[in-house]
Amino acid sequence: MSRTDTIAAVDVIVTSPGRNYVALKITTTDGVVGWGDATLNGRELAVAAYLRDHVAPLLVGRDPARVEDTWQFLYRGAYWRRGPVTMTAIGAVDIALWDIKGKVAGQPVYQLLGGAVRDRVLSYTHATGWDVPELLDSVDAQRERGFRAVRVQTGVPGLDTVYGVTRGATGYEPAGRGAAPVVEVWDTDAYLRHAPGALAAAREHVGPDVQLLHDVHHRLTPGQAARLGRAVESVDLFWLEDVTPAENQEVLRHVRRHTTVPLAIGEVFNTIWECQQLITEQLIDFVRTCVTHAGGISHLRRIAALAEVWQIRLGPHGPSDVSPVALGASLHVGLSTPNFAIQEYMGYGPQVHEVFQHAWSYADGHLHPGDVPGVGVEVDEALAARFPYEPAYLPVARRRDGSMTDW
Ligand code: CS2
Ligand code: MG
Repeated sequence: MSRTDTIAAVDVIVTSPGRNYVALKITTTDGVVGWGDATLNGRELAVAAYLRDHVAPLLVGRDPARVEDTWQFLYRGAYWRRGPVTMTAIGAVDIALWDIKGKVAGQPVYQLLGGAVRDRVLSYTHATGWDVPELLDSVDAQRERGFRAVRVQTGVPGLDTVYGVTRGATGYEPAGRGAAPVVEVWDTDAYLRHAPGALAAAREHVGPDVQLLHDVHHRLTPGQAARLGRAVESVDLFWLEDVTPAENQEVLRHVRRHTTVPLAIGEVFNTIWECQQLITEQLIDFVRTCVTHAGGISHLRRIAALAEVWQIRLGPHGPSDVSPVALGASLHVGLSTPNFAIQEYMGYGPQVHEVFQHAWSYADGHLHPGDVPGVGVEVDEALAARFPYEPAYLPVARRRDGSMTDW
């Protein structure tokens, strides 16, 4: 890069090839283009406006090589720190600048992060069924695709909609298109009666060699979480995810006191500071922060470094509601970070693969970021423009008595 190279243009692209994504494009005066992901499910336009109105004008003229300084500038400069919208915007800029740095150096980003510490990144995907036989079929189908780690979610008798359970052949997509969120009915007692048996059936079906995971999606009290943890100990889960809403992290102590089931938390966290207590007090085993929502490659690495001190590993969020740019970025961290354990991989619909052309690949239960310079994901802008934004929201949940609960 010539020393006079600066950021010439910053563009925000909102596209909906089956679901909404926000892509950030940074172009340098030398004509190098970097891509970032700025997708925040159900609040996409807030991040797009933050980037367009408040970040893009500040970036033009800056040195694209100063990735860390730009992170600090946007984080400290906002004064109103943290939060999903700000941190997703910063994450997108960070990923795009790493992409540029890699392209200028002619190296994949993982090489700039110190090089590979493993040959490939273990991934897990989702299996889902309304009843146990359907769930076991779904687990079998994912194993046939090569997955050695599978998240299992089942329907609950008496409930018409359950987090993580899909109807039909398409992948699970919780955000519903339309001007308002769908209202789901939730019954924790029914879930607690059913889930341990379904998980035990899955373990019996697959035998000891397959890693099984389960996501509670923030729905239990600490007491309920402790009971569930105990009830599933013999299932030998790889992790039990988001057992309680993690705003109050003290409550996890109660869960820890009663069960050794490995706990994973963090997909809704945005900075190292939300992870700090969980890590330093060893209240979790896996931290789940997402490269997009937690400040990009630079900040995910920082969280990993703190976690490493406490022998806690990374298992980043990788739903289909962050774009293939995010997955690519996460995989560069995964390949180069010693305490990276596993990457969630839900997969994408066919149109998404066309709009986001990616060097990362899946084979045999593992992902690899690819060896092209940068992050390795390019956006087909002409195709993206053919899929305009469509309002879509995550569901909300009410108990049987009509009161709101956590979705
Ligand atoms: C989830 C997500 O992948 C997961 O573990 O908890 O599916 C989450 O519900 C969505 O990302 C919400 O947008
Ligand atoms: Mg989750």
